[in-house]
Amino acid sequence: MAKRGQNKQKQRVAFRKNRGKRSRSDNDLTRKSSGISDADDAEGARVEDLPSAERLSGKGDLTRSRTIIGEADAASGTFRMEVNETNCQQGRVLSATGLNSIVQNELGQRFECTVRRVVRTMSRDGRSAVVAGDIVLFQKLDEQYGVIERVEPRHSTLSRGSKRHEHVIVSNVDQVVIVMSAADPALKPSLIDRFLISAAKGGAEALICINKADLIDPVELQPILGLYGQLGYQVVLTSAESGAGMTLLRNLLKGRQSVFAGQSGVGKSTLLNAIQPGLGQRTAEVSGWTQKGRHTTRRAVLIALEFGGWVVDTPGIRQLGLWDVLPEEVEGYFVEFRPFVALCRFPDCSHTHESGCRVKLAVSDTLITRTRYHSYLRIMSGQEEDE
Ligand SMILES: Nc1nc2c(ncn2[C@@H]2O[C@H](COP(=O)(O)OP(=O)(O)OP(=O)(O)O)[C@@H](O)[C@H]2O)c(=O)[nH]1
Ligand SMILES: [Mg+2]
Ligand SMILES: [Zn+2]
Repeated sequence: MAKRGQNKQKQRVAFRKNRGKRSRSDNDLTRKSSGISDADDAEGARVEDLPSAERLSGKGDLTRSRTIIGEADAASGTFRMEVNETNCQQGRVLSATGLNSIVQNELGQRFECTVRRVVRTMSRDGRSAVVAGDIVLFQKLDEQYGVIERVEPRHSTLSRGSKRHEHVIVSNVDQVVIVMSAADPALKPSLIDRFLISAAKGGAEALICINKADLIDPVELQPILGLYGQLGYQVVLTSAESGAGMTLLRNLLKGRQSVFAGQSGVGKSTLLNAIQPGLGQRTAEVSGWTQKGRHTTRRAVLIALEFGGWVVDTPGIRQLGLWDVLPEEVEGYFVEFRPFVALCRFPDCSHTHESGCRVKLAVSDTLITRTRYHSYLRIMSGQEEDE
């Protein structure tokens, strides 16, 4: 185990043609994730003071190894490689698709960048090696192209569990704007709860935006507005159609780094177009009979706001698997459970089937709402939220 805090380290990184099977825990709900600085767990990476070497692994695959020097930060689980900085400049990743990213430097110039292989190897999942929002060090090749040499430690992330891997959607945001629609598609409180957990887990604040307010009688929304308001979350009711709530939303985005997250078809891109006319984000109607959006936005894209700040528009999420949340941690994300959990008969009460459970009692006494308790049960049982 690496020491806590910053310390200079050497990591030996093996480059393989086909990466081996990843270790994972059996629990479907969460996978224990550890940083690359955790030498025992990092695949293909070993902390050793060995020089570069080529050797044949037991399976006969050719393995090339290289020793990487850098600083490990145990707290965030990141490893900051030492690179020759003289030819490099800092930039922000506006969007990332596969191996290519659009990076903008401090002068506002944009470059299409590939990613140095070692950067991908050092990341736990190649897909999340470079994501929208990342601060990177890159080398300019000409006026149009560059190479990303290093990704700086992320101060926050929005991730989901996808096929048993962590998929980082975006990094370095202050707040996650959880966009839902009052109707078409119908509001899903359980999805709000999942996003609230993802945001908290990734180190970002959360803001709930309920769009398409024009489609229903606002009275119908009172219970949900009341519930989340009482729990201490900011809730905004908007209509990109009528313009209601747009001034408030604009103010909440001003000067901040945000990401719009939510199902397909709730109006994320439409809201952004209304906030900043002329943006031209593509939008599409929700299919009439399935009530599903069409996944119009294909990848996360960073948008600079004229009035200060950034917003990342993201593709609608089909399923939001929670990443790296242990079952015993889930109760901690349900703030209203807190006064009761300590009073349960069993100290390791999961608040599902146990007798003498004060959380369940609080539900029957309506001190905790059924909607929230159902979300809790769904998450504990490892059920995914279908779109
Ligand atoms: N009535 C009404 N329709 C809206 C509102 N906002 C968006 N829409 C419509 O909802 C549909 C979907 O909007 P999009 O902006 O494409 O949704 P999205 O969340 O970006 O969807 P993805 O990109 O697929 O994730 C479009 O037909 C919009 O015109 C609103 O406030 N009221
Ligand atoms: Mg969209
Ligand atoms: Zn209990």
